[in-house]
Amino acid sequence: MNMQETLKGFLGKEIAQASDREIYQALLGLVQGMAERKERPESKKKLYYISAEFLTGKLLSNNLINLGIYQEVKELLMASGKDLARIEEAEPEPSLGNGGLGRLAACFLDSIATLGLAGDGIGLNYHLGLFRQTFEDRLQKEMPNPWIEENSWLKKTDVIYPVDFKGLRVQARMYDIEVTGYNSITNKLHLFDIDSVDERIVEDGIAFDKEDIKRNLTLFLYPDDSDEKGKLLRIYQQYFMVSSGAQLILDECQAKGSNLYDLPDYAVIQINDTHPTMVIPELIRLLMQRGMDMNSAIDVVSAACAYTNHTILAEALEKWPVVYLEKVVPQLVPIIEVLDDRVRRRFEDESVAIIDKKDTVHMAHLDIHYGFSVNGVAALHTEILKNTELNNFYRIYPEKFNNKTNGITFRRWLLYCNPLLAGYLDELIGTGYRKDAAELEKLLQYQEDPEVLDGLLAIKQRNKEVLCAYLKQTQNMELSPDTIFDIQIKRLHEYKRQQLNVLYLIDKYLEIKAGRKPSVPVTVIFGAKAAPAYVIAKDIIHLILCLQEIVNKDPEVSPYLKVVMIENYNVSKAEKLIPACDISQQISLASKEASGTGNMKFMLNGAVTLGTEDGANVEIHEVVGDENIYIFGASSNEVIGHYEKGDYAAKEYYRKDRSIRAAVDFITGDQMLAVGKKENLTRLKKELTEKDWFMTLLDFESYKEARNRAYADYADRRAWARKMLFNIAKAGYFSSDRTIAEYNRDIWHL
Ligand code: 26V
Repeated sequence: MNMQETLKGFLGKEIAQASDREIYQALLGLVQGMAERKERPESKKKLYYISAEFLTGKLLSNNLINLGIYQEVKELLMASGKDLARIEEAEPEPSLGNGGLGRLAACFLDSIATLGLAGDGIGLNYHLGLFRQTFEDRLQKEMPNPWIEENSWLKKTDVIYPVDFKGLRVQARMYDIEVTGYNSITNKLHLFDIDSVDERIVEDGIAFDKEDIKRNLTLFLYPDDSDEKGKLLRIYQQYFMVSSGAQLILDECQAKGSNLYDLPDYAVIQINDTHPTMVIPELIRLLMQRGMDMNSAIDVVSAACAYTNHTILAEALEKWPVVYLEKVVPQLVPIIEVLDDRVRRRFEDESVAIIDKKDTVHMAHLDIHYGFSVNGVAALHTEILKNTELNNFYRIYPEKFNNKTNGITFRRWLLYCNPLLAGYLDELIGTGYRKDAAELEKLLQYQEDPEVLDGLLAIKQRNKEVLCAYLKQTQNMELSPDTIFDIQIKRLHEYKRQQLNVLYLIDKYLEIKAGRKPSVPVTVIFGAKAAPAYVIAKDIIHLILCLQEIVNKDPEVSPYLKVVMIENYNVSKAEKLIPACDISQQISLASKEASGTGNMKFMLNGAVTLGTEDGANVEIHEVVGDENIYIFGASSNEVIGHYEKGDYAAKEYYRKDRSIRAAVDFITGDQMLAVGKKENLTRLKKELTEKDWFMTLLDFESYKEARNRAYADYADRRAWARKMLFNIAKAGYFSSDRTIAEYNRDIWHL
């Protein structure tokens, strides 16, 4: 049967007669059928990528591309007057992740399947993804974000495992999502759930009864854990995930003939940050239950587990009080005590203990002692782990430490989101780069070719027009594609320094008011969600929204500068914003951003980075060279030095630098207070002048210089296009196919 007949079969009517929703549902069925019939990798050993988050984004188009039928389906629909882009709008977006860590896991699954490796994901089937963000009175409001429909990508299975908590047994049911590789095999994402979850317990906004475990266990992604109840719920979620996952792993290995002593020949378990760490004691417990002695169980598990660290922020390193574990998973406590005891017998150094003097379990320490590999996610990050944050561990186990610089899947972040650029690349350098990203370097032969340079500019212009139309439609914003598109999209966090971007904009606003008009007008776009309990992050959103109001409504300023805050930034919005970007803001305080992956997506789509020497920016700088990136700010060594000496004083910068003082004072000036809330704005100003833990003011002057230089350079269109070309040509290294090949070569050995 041809595609048209198959699709009509699913629809039960002519395509032209069907609604967008019906066509979406039909394509869902068609894709699932094709994915199911695809080959599965045959191999003795399998990777299990355990992660509390898989931020897949919408799945329809990505699957059509990977199955090689995107173009065919698109044309077929067009012939019946249907637009695939509109049909995609009917798909609810699974937001099962907070940001970089979850999106990385999704890119990895794509690359694992593309490379034909046997590797499945294990996670949780949250009914409500990361909250949907709305703005009311220029403040963030959080709303529930459901994504599961009657007919969804989830396939209910009959696989059920019992999971025991203190005084409560639940039945974990496995749901599967097919993970298609690009012209390759299919793997699975296993998401565990319980049948009794009840969405009706959600009250006003995203509030709910945190103690009603039967009804809330998989209800929300990362519920607010600012209080004890929230923390206990996270322990419930984490243990539920790892216990079900561990039972699945052992069953699959035994079914393939493992006697469990040879488990590491059948399974390798990649622990994505510390959220799945309890898989280590849980596997030990289950192996003992299946008849193994404890010493052997510890050895077997240690040879099968590998850990990835994604942050050095102290507040993000998980530590669970033993008393909390006692309340939820008492069966793990004696095992963790034995693991701690063994460490204490070998090492006197208190800083490497698992259970500290305050009876708190350091999850990362468990991973490092009882896993065979520890990796960071960019070269600089791994060096900081080895030399500073985890130095005491590095000195014990130098052989365990390795770097795996992050990557992104080019299927979603180039072929899908930027078809114009992908099509042009096909013409210029052939389609080989689609499977081997290193081939993008062939583009370098065109660096002096005016026709190609103009071609790249024309594509960027077109993508900016498309984005303008979208923002007009969705947010009723009037924007001009004939301006510089300068974009910062990522979670709102002080270390990422959206506030530095804002201070620059205030400074620019004041300059324009003083009569110094920029030569090229600029559109500055933000997109960011703040954690619901993160007060200062929400204040920064308030500041951006107030500034948007002031700047865009000022007739003297708005012809030169516009500020746009995207509502509810998510994966689909990123797919629309990134292809239209000229300048990519990657301005974290050096040493704080473990890698960043947005930086790679922008580069691949021909944006030029304005960034600090942080995370993977360092490696982007290395491959594109000084000419094709704007680097500014204190180095990570300087920053680490300031923290060690405690000698950074924001007040001094505020006092001594007139433009800093003017910009900071503007936050609580009359104009701001006329549109904003005094409490929020005063709190933020105080934070910036009296604390400024992430050293915004330290980098202000060099940021301003670099950003102005970038704006000035933009005017020479051909020279700018050459920078774009270099960025695209050198992006190959940041393909997640390369990252996954390295994980496999050094860690997984599949
Ligand atoms: C978690 C938390 C939770 C508690 C409050 C503060 C806080 C701050 C940061 C985090 C980050 C969790 C880990 C994470 O998402 N790391 C990101 O991982 C990406 C993929 O490796 C990487 O590109 C980003 O640089 C890194 O921030």
